[in-house]
Amino acid sequence: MGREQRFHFDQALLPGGWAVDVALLVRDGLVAAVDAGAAAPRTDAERHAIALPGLPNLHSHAFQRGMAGLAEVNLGGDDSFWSWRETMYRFVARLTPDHLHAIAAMAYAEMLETGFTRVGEFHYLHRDIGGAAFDDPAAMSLAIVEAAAETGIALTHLPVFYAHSGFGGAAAGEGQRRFLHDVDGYAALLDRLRQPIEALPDAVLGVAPHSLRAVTPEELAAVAALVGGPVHIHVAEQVKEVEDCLAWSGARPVEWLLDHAAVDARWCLVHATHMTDGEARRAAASGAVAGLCPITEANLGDGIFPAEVFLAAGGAYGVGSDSNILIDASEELRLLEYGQRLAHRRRNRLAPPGASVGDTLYRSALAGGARALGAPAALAVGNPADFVTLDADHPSLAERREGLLADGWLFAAGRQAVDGVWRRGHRLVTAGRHVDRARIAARYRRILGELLA
Ligand code: NGQ
Ligand code: ZN
Repeated sequence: MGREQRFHFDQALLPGGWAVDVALLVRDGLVAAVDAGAAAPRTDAERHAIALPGLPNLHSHAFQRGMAGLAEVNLGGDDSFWSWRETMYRFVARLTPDHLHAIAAMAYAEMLETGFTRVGEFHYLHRDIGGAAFDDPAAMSLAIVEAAAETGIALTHLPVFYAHSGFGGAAAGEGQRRFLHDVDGYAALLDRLRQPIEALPDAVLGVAPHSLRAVTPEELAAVAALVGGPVHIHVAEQVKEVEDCLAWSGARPVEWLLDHAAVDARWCLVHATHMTDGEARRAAASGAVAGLCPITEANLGDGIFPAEVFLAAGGAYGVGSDSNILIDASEELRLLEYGQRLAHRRRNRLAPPGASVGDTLYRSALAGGARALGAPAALAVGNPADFVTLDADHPSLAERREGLLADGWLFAAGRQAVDGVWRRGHRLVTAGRHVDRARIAARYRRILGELLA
């Protein structure tokens, strides 16, 4: 007989919608039964007022947590995504596997604290400081795997294939020397990672051709064929990228991708900011998930996603914390909606008539995030017991029921509403703090002292 746990929630978000008096039975970390309308809570059940499935964070570069707030000084020129990227390349130049482990653990603890229970780690830092292969070519990926194991967050690991500095196979630059592979070396990395990923509970392995700038068409096809799982790619984030793609191919990036790759529900199109209406409709119809990262897209000056056309065509989306400049599940969803309000000078954009925006955002990002990360995100039998409880005493949640609970969390309370977070039935966050935060934060500060000295 395995480990059994019982929970009772006054209100919980189940696959069919909000339910009251929900009894949850967890066996060995997996949901064994979930019953709505249960009678009085059993005396052996742990009781919480409000529970939701944990949110997938579909796009993270964990190491960038270490430079959060260090690229916000006006350099006097025309600061842009591209000048930020130079700052990021300088930061990356000194990172060791130990540094990466410490920074990623900090980021993952913070993700859990705000309600993310799975991270899609789009990981491209593979080679050592000088650009040579590590003795173990998976050393940096294993630092990510260890950080996930240590913090308890579920991992979809997306090792990145990166080979070029621009469209048409341009040679990689000096700042990119730590990212590079050929297809054979990349396939060997995936092989090396299968066992460690297998050993990490609920972990998934996918592939990530970095962007159309960093791979040739032949490499893109070869890389996408290496796994049956998720395929993630950055696309159409910056206007310059659209212009360069047009100059190279005569087509825009999303258009080119849909014309030349077998884009389907395995794919996550990260950002997809700059799309024509036609591209947005085709992208939606492909079944690919749009990987939206509103905080980072605002921070880097990317632009605003064409949500209206994409959603009208049935498009799926999820959210990611990307650069980790600020890690907060509620704020990603809030900013996603607020970007649309600011652009269109209207309110309540991302929900159909009659529906709560917060609830629609949360449920959409659960479904899209689950698809993009190749793992379920719902309180349903057979799934890992990964859930978030909200603090029912928070003023912004007073007297809220059903869909309005998500509105209270996402639009009013923010991260302060998160009370507990569980993964496989283990409580990882209490009163909004990761159980191991003090130790992880102390190590993080020491590592930053070394790195920024
Ligand atoms: C990245 N980040 O890979 O970290 C990128 C910047 C690039 C975002 N696109 C580098 N947000 O795209 O070339
Ligand atoms: Zn990214």
